[in-house]
Amino acid sequence: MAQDNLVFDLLKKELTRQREGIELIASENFTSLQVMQASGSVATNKYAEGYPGKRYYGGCEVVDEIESLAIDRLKKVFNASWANVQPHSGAQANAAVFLACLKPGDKILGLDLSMGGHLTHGSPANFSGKTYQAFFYGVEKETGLVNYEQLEATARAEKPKMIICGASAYSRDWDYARIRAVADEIGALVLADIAHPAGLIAAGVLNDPLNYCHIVTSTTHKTLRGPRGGIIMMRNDFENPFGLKDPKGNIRSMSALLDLAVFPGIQGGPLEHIIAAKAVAFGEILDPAFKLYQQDVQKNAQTMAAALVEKGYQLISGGTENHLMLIDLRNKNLTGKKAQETLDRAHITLNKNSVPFDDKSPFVTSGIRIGVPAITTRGLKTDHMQIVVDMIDKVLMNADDEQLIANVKQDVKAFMLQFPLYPELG
Ligand code: DSN
Repeated sequence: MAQDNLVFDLLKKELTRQREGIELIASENFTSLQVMQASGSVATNKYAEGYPGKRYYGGCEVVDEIESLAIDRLKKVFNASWANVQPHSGAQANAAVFLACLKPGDKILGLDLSMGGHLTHGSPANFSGKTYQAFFYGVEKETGLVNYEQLEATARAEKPKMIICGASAYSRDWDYARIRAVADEIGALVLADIAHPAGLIAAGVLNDPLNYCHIVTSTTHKTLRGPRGGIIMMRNDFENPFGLKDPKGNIRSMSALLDLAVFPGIQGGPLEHIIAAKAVAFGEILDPAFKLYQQDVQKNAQTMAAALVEKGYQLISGGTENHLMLIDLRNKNLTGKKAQETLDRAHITLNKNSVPFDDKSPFVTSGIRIGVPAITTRGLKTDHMQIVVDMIDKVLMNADDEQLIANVKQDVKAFMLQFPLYPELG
């Protein structure tokens, strides 16, 4: 069959776009070539419903080895005692945890989406908010830090079955011990969704949630730099302290309940090609070079944050401890939408984002979110952060000057081509 040029030409265009732009979307990254190769491999052809050694199909002996390798490596990465690598995404990982641990109508408590939280932590637009009774905590107006007092007060008042920590747009570390303490007081489970900072946690540059949180979920494609997918892990707490039951009414270990919730609970056949790519990515994370990469991510983020503050940009919480920063643009008389669209024209890619206590809709927003994992993978170091900030500022301060923006786009291209991306692809 002839190659589908329509699709492959578009993929080539996407490669050019990725090569020539400054990628600042905090949830994106560039995988290694071998991660991409594994995700585009023959394993895509295999049905393997079930788990290694317990499948519903023949011919699973090789994918069993691949999936076992992915699980073993992931357990090493996070010093976990149990892991499931089948969730197709972070949302699926969270859905499986809820299915295993909650009944429809049960109460959950998470960080408000408008304060930096995630859709699956109880948003009314999402299954989590439709199926469960969601309560929220926020961040403090003055400091931009998680309002732990509000979290504790709401937990004590509402007694949710599950407290969820983790965020999509929060630039500070978490006090997992404090959250576990109030959860123990009210008899709640703690779920940490570490989709954003997982790579920094794996490298030991941020607090470790696995010691305190009963269950930890993540995506694999953000700071972990793997293929697009999800994972679930536990280190302790296998004893099922709340007597949760499987669909047949039997009390089982937490890990058995979580496995059952992923398959057959919410998914059918696992994506073994993606699981192969996860295994490759986890192998890369176990290499000492990954820790250096995450240290660079943190340093780049802090350097960029300082350069933005120097130019008068208002960062929520005043700075960052992880890979991202959230900027309130109201003092610059710009909306997040306008900033995103204008920077896009200069080939600087990021996303508009609500800021805490935003007066604008989520389609407009007062802020933007900037992340450095992708440019750090490209090889940019702290010295380059000023150059990037100067380009961002030049575009935002001249948002209606199309000629200037076109010139910056050329500068962006010339700058980024110094940092080759997938040279093997020609
Ligand atoms: N949409 C992802 C992000 O950009 O943070 C979270 O799911």
